This record gives sequence, structure tokens and C-alpha cells, in this order.
Amino acid sequence: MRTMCKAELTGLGNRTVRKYLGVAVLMTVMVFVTACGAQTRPAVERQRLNILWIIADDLSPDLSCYGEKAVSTPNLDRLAKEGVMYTRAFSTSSVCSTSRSAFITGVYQTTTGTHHHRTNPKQAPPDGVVPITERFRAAGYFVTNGNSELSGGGKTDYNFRLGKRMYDGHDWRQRPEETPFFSQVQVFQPHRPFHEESRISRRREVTIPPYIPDHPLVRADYSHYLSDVEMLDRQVGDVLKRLEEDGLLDSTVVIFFSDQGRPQVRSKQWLYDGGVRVPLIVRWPDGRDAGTVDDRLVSLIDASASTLTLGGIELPHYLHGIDFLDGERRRYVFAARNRNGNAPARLRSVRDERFKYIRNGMPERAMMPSSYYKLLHYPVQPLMQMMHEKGELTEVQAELFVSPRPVEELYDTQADPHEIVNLAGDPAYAKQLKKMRHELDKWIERTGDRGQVEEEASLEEAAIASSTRWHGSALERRGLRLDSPPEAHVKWWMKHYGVEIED
Ligand SMILES: [Ca+2]
Repeated sequence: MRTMCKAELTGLGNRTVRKYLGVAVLMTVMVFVTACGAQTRPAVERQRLNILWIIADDLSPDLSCYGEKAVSTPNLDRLAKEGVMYTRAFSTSSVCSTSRSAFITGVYQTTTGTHHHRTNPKQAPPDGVVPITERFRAAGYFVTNGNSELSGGGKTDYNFRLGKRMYDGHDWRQRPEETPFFSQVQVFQPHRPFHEESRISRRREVTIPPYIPDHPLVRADYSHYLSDVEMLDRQVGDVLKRLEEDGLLDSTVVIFFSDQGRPQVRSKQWLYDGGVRVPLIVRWPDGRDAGTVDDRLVSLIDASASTLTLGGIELPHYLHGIDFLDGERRRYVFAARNRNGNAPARLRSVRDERFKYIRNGMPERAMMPSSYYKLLHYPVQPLMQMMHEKGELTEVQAELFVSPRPVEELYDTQADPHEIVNLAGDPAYAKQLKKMRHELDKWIERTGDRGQVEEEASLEEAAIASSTRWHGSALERRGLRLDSPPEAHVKWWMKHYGVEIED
């Protein structure tokens, strides 16, 4: 029987890997070249890096190091100071399970058929596609996925089933001696429901975007979100402290990012930057490029290719990402949104450093769809619905309720960072529109976008029924129903957040 030697599996011959292995102080791994020769030979020393992904849930770059003034995130600021901070990083979708299904395989969710959040029963990924964790295991890495306390397993939320255990444990401390690790730490924050608000005075400091009304309830909601961002920061600090205590800071590449943007109206579950732009910080064990800012476009689909390369693992032929850590550049990032819970949609976007193009395959649906998830968790949704019925929204805010929607949207994100001035009908941008349209068409073709067709009716109906049951029950526990008037939902939130408005 021939046992494949680790030297073959790790594919250590390429230039990139040699560069990574040049890091000053590395973990030493003893690789025994038994089956590659006729007899056992002396151990060959090979050094391999540990890799740690710290993943936030529902976080936009709302950190002090990214310029958010109303929050204090000293631990992530320190990480940025000791590493490289990427300012143009984007997820491939705007909701947990679809984004996670993509970055753990390195293949767009629209290619693997994992583009609906959620689908049951889950299917296996297409032939040959496996999570990158499988490749790390095959290369001799100890692979873990833990919660933020590292006391148990962490969030997975993949839209595929694997049929076998994906992880060796939840904590790098469980690994056998002299074994390198690829670990993930999943931090729940700042996912809703938010926790206790840490500082009421923050309500005066938060900046409310123009597409949402500047209302005391909105200020309270944003303030709660930022309190949870600070909770996330403390948890990241604890994880890094533990890494340091274990003497692993100088042998581990730390990559911090979020699965998608902030849980807010026109952000999570939308394809505007609020939904898909994410923080990304990479800390090298040798202090390389410490404190620098990188403005290149990066997609989270690239995290897979880059991480495999860090592990000295040959990239599978089907992989969609590029190795951004080796300086490769991409001209565009792509994102997709299909059904989220009970709310069907078919949105696709392509963005370069400046322009964002969004195509809407279901223009009959208003931007503020009747999402039960948002009805349960986002106070801003019923508030805006109530204000809309009373005619109290601005023109930009009321746009969320317009139906049918434009089939195409084009934004200049430099001049219009909130993406509220649609340039798709402006003759001055016709050339840009044509170019972006073409790039999106090419991507759909090249990646075999499976979300361009209608979802099988029985699956869609089952998912909608499940969402209706689950969210209906959760609202009942608040004394509310799915069809309660928006005023009733707003009243519940005002009491929950302790918001009082003088008549
Ligand atoms: Ca998420």
C-alpha cells in the first residue's frame, strides 16, 4: 500500500509557499518521509504556519480603526496596528449561510446550489467540491471550529451537508503535539438579538444614514448594535490573549473578517455596501506590513485560496478565489442574493473600486419585502412601515417601498457612498453601465450561476412555511402576530429599548 507523503500533499514547491515559509519564526513540524522511499529515512524538518480565522457575525467595518467614532474597539485596533487592514473587502452574499457556504469551499454559493437561505433538505456539494477544511486535514493539519470562549463547537450554518464530521475539535489546544492547526473562532456578535446596551449616551453620537429616519428608536437600535460590536472586540481580545499565552502569536497567521454586513435595513440581506462590505484584517506572525492599509478589492471567496496557499496546499482546479495575500489583484467583486427565509429575490451585483451595478431579477418585489426575520428583529422595519403609511418618510426613505423596482441600478460609490442616486438611466454613465452589465453576464456564465432559474416550488413553499411557523411563534411570545399592525411592533420595541417620545 502506498501512503501519500506529506511533502506531496502540501505541494511545497511553489514560489508563494516558499515565501510564506520565510517567515522569521515558524512552527516546526516533523514530516516523516516513510512511504516515499523504500525504507524509513531520517525525519525531514518542515515548518508550517498555523492559521486562525476569527469570524464576526453581521459586522460592517464599524470599528474605530476603520473610522467609526461612536465605538471603542481597542483589541481590533491593535490587531490592525500589528497587521494589514483591508478597506475594500466584500462578502459574496448578504446573509450568513450563503456567504459561509461560499468562503468555506472557495466556490460561489450560486455555483454549488447553496444560494437560498435556507434550504432543506440540504444537498451535498457538487462532485469534487469539498470544504477547505478537508484539504487541510488531508495535509496533516488539526482543524477546529470553536465558539468565542473556545468551550464548544462554533457556528457553521452551511447550506450543504457533508455526511461526515468537518472538524477535529473546537480548540487548537486539543491538537496532538507538533501538529499545525487551521482553526476558526466564531463570534456570535453583533448578530441580533443584541445584548444589554453598554452606554446610553451613545444614542446621541451615532450617525444615521439618509435612507433611514433619524428617530429615537433608530438611534437606540444603532447604539445597541455598537455595544455588541464592543462585546465582539472584547471576545477577540480574549482569543488573541489566549493565543499569546500559548506562545503561538509568532507562528500563527490571524485573519479576522465578518460573514457579511451589519444587521440593518438596506444592509444585511441587501447588496448595497452595508450588506456586503466587511472588515478584513490580517496579522502576520513576523510583523510583516504591520500597521498598513490595503485598498485593493478583496472578495471573501479569496480567503479560501489564500488560506490554502498559506497551508502549502495545492489549489483545486474548481476554486474561484485568488491569492490576495500574494499581491494578486482583482478588478471586480461579485455578490448574489436569492431567497432569504420567506422572502424570495434574485439580485446580482458587480462592483469595481468605484462603481456598483445591481441587477434585479424580481423587480416586482419592493426593497422592503415582507421578511418575517426582519419583522422579528429589525425595529426599523415596522417603524418605517408606520411612517410610510403616515407619509412621514423622505423621498429617499420612501424608495424602500416602491414597486416595481428598477431592473438595473448603478452607483458611484465614491460620490454617493450610501448608493441612493441610481445612475442606470443617466446617459452620461451609459458606457459604464454597459461595461458592468457585460462583466456580470460573463460572471454568471463563467461560474454557472444556478440561481438564475426559479427555485423548485415545493422547496420554496417548505422554506416559507418553516419561516412562517418559526417567526410567528417568536412574535407570539412578545404578544404580537405576523399580521399585527406596525404600530404594535413599534410600541413593543420602544418599551424594549426604553425609548420615550414626548407628544
Ligand atoms: Ca451573518
